[in-house]
Amino acid sequence: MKITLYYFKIPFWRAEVTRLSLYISDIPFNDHRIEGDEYDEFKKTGKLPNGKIAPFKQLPVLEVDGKIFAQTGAIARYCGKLSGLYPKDDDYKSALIDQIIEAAQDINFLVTLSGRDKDPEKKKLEREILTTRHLPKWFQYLENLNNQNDQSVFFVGKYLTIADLAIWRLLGWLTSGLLDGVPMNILEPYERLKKLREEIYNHPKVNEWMMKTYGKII
Ligand SMILES: N[C@@H](CCC(=O)N[C@@H](CS)C(=O)NCC(=O)O)C(=O)O
Repeated sequence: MKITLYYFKIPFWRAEVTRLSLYISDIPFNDHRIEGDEYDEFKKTGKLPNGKIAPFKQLPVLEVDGKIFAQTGAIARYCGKLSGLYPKDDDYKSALIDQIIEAAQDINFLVTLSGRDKDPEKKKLEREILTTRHLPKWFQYLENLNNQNDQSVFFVGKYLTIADLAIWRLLGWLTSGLLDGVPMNILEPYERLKKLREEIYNHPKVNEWMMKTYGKII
């Protein structure tokens, strides 16, 4: 099986959830990061370096033995099944994982929406609403769901799943300081979420991936 993940040259959760799930389980894949001329071409036409057009003209796109499909959740689930980080035969457990991935999408959408205004004052206000109202509400939902799992620090069951990887990286973005108006200590009140992040950062394969790919822990 030949797997290629197409995404931009950034460690964003939409791609990292899949990259990490494959890497952790030693499944070889081509981590194709679109940049330079390939980026310009993709932005203009939606054409991937393999000549195919991305279904929604967005990334990530996964190619498996020459066939492609898109959407973060679909890709993460497909690869999660290959890597053992998503159940193949437990519909309830799958749904518990899916709801977390969908929540990541909702949070991502709120963040993007709050950064769109060209007027700096309006954007500042949007970001203030995001950090004081929206994010605390969503973090608390996630904290509660994580807290309901008494089997581990993860969201579902005893072991790491793609849900944990998605939230870990999403939270990495939200606390990175790269988002104007979003303070790096925004996760301070959420003990379970902090513990989850710590656990994943301590995973030897995650650590190995970070050092090998980015030369540092991010
Ligand atoms: N619903 C899509 C959203 C993907 C998405 O928004 N991708 C962004 C990058 S993070 C993108 O390709 N933007 C380029 C564009 O829309 O032109 C998913 O879940 O994968």
